[in-house]
Amino acid sequence: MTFTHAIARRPGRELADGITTSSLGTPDYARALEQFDAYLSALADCGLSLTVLAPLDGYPDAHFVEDAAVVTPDIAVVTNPGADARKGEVASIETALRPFRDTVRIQPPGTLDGGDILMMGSHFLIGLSDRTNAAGARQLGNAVARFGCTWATIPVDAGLHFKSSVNAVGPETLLTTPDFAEHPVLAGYKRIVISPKEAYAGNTLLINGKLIMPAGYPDTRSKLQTLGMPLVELDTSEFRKMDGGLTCLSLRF
Ligand code: CIR
Repeated sequence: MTFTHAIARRPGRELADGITTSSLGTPDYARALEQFDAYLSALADCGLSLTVLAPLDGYPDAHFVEDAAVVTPDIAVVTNPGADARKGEVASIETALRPFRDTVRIQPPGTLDGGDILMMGSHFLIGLSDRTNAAGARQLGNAVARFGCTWATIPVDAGLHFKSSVNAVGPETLLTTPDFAEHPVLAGYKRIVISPKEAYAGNTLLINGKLIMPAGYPDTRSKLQTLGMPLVELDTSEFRKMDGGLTCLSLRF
């Protein structure tokens, strides 16, 4: 899939008030902004035009824009995030997406976070997690099925979101932690399995033939180098402290 645009949101000063399960400490705001700017440069280097939104007061996780929408070539599905504290993030994302796509919304009782959705061409892998429930998955599946797409669900028993652990690194190739590697829903894909000690590196981004991976995971880097694509490493330490990473910081379409 070729992408032309990305939407991101600059982190706000309340960054450290977001939801986290990590015990890595408090994120440093200045450092987070440096890492965010490096991330935007990497997206631009992949040929994307960027829309960068201002911080959203009162929503310390709002820069993790990936969770607020699922953007396909045909439609933008605006989510109903599973965490109550994040539900108010979606209105401004819907406004930002309207110039690009028709939008529909996931309705309660359905909940869905974009971090649980992996598009493999026209097939959608939908993680069922603490944030995404079966009703939300069904609504997304029905929305994309209208455009000829197919979908399947997979339980997320490890990590926050499905894409915390599994991402596309080729049209038919997944980078995955061992937790998901043998699940039958993924059986049709070639799988590159990362070592458990490098699980965070599962959150790697493929954009227009380039791979962007978190810095500091040498085993995973060696495995990805065999794919022969340009590889960019970015420091995501401050976002990791808030359970975030590379995929969550943008919507790409
Ligand atoms: C949250 O718990 O919602 C945020 N602190 C982190 C969200 C990360 N999003 C993602 O992986 N797609």
